[in-house]
Amino acid sequence: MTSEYLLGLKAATWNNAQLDCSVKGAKLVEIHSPEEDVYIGYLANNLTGNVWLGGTDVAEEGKWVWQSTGTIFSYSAWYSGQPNNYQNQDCLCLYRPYMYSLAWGDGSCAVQKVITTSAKESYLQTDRIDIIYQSVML
Ligand SMILES: [Ca+2]
Repeated sequence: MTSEYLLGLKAATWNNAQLDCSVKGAKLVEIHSPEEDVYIGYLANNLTGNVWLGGTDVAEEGKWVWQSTGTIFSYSAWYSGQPNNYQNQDCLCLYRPYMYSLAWGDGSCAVQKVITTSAKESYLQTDRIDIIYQSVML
């Protein structure tokens, strides 16, 4: 299926990032395959910040689900030692371990990170210049 990805320089808390996506009829990016993981990492590497993804274990500690469906991760690529729930981190992000490219980690939901949005339709038309916008078959 074709998914469209919009990675903005705008940063927000995880809840507000979800809200920002939902008003576009979209959702935070959810990664379901190694191919999609590589592609999102490729896009996000063009940004300087860490980015939110649409996963959380806020409902039950240690049970990581995709927010849009409540389904447990069938694919994951946690960085070594992650998730560690450090100071009760409950939201999935791509972060930058020292000397390492973007990797999966748990983040504090109240911290502001760059929004990633995906949709299955052409909702994401925009004339903003501070975004990376791709349509790709995955
Ligand atoms: Ca947690």
